[in-house]
Amino acid sequence: MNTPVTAAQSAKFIVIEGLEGAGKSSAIALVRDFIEKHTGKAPICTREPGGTPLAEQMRDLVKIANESDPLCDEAECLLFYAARAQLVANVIKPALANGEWVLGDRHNLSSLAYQGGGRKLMPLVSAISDATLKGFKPDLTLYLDIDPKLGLERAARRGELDRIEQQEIEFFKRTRATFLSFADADESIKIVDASQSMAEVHKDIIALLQEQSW
Ligand code: Z5A
Repeated sequence: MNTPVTAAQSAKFIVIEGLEGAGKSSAIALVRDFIEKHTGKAPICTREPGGTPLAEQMRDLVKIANESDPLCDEAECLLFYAARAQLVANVIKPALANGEWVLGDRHNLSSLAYQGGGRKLMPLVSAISDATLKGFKPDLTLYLDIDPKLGLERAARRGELDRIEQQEIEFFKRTRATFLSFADADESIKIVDASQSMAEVHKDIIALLQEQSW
C-alpha cells in the first residue's frame, strides 16, 4: 500500500456520501491524504452540486430558498443532474482519462437517496440518472451512516441550516433508508458507522481503503 502506483494506469473515482452532520468534511481530508500517499499525487477534489463555474451557480439555486418562487421537487432534481452532467463531462472524466484520481464530496447516490427516497421521485431520478450518466459510477463510495436526528444536531451546531436541511425528519429518514438499501445492493458502496467518535470513524475508513486491491 505504501508503494506509489502509476496513477495513469489506474486512476480511481472515490466518493464520500452521507446525511448532513455525518462528518464528510473530515473524512474527505483523511481520504485525500491517503490517496496522496498511495499515488504520490493529491487527487482532484470535487463537490456536488458544484465543481465547475456553471455547476456552482446551480448549487446556489438549490441551496438558497426563494419564497416568491419556491423550487419544485422536479426542478430541484433536474438542477442536481444538470450540475452533475457538467462536472462529469468537464472535470471528472477528463481527470480520470489523464490518470488523475478524483475524490468527490457527494455524487449520484445523493440524488438517488434525497430526491429518489426523500422526495419520493425514484422513477424520475432513475430515468435521468441512466440517461445522463450512462452507467458511469464511482469505483468506491464510502457512505457515512448516521441517524438523522444526531446528524442534524451536529449540523445545527455548525450554523444556520440551508433549504434542504430544513426538511422534516421523515424526509431524512426516507433518505437514509434509501442510502442503506443502495449500499446493501452494491459492493462498491461501503457503510461506515458515523455515530462513532471521529477517531473510530477514521480508523474504519482507513481499514476500508487498505482493503481495496488498488
Ligand atoms: N443534495 C441533494 O439533495 N441531492 C444531490 O444530488 C446532491 C446533494 C449532490 C448539499 O449541501 C445539499 O444538497 C445537501 C444534500 C443535497 N443538503 N442537505 N440537507 P452541502 O454540500 O452544503 O452540505 P452537506 O454535504 O450536507 O454537508 P457538509 O456541511 O459538507 O458536511 P457534513 O458531513 O454535513 O458535516 P461536517 O461539516 O463534516 O460535520 C458537521 C459537524 O459535526 C462538524 O462540526 C464536525 O466537527 C462534527 N462532527 C463530524 N463528525 C463527528 C463525529 N464523529 N463526532 C462528533 N462530531 C462530529
